[in-house]
Amino acid sequence: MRLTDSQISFFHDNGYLRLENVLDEDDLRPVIDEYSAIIDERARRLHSEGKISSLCANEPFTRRLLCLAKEAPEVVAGLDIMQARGKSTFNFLKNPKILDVAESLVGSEIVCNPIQHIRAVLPPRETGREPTHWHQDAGVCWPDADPYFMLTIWIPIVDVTLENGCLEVMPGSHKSGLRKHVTPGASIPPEERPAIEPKPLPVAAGGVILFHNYTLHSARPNETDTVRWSFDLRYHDAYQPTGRPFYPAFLMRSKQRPDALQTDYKTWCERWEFALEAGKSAKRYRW
Ligand SMILES: O=C(O)CCC(=O)C(=O)O
Repeated sequence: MRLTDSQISFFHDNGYLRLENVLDEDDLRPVIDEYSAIIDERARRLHSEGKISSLCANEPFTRRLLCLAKEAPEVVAGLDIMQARGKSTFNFLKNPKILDVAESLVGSEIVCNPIQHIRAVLPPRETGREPTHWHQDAGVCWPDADPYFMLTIWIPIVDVTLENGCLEVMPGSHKSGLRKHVTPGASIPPEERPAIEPKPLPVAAGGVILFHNYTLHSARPNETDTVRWSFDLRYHDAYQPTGRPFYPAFLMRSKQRPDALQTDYKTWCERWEFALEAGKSAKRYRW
C-alpha cells in the first residue's frame, strides 16, 4: 500500500496519519500465535513452580496475560521484541505492506530502527504502571538523530479503543521543535506542552497510525479487563543515525544496495543478543 498525495500532505501538516485495513489476518495471526505460545510456555512453567493456581488456558489472547499476571506479575517481563526474538515477529518487521507504507514517507533506503517495541498494556490498577506519558520520539533518541526524520508506525494487533488505551496525539506539534523532557521515563511536563487539543486515535486491528518523531503523543489508560497489544516500530533513511548507536539497526529495503540487506533471522538474533549484553550500561536518554 503506497500513500496517496493527500495522505502524505495530511501527514506533513498534522504530524500523524491513521490508516485502516493496511494489514489482514494473515499478517497479524503469526505474531499473535507466536506470543500466545510464549505466554502458554510461561504459564506452564509458573504453574509447575506453584506460582499460579490456574493456567488461564481458556482465556482469549486479549485476556490470558492479564489473568496470569493477577497471580504472577512477573509473567509480563521480557516480552519485548528484542528480548523474545520470535521469528514471526522478525518477519513482521519486514512485512512488505509495512515497508510500502514506510517507503512513501522515508524513501527507498529503509532501516528498521532499534527503538521498537511490542506492548502488552494491562490496566494500571493491575500493575500500578501508568500509561505512556506525553513525549516525542526524538526525545528518547540521542541528539545526533535530532536533525533527521524518523517514522513511527504504531500497529495494534487487537482492536484499540478509547477505553482500552488508544494513542493520543497533538496535531501539528511536530512543527515546533524538541520540547524538554524529564526523567523518569523521558516525558514532557505539563508546562512544556503546547496548547493543542489532543486527538485520540482509536483504531481496529489491521489499521496503523503513523507519526513523526517530533509529534507529541501519549496513551490513554486501559480501563478495561483486557490487554491492549500493539507494536511501535520505527523506520528511517539508511544514511542517518538511529539515535541508539549501541543497539543494532537493520537495512530492510534498498534500491541502491540490495546486496546489503540485513534480513537474516539468525543474524538479527545474534546481533540483538550481543547488543543487549554489551549495551547494558549505555545511557539511553539525554535528559
Ligand atoms: O503504545 C503506547 O502506549 C505508547 C507508544 C509510544 O509512545 C510510541 O510509539 O512512541
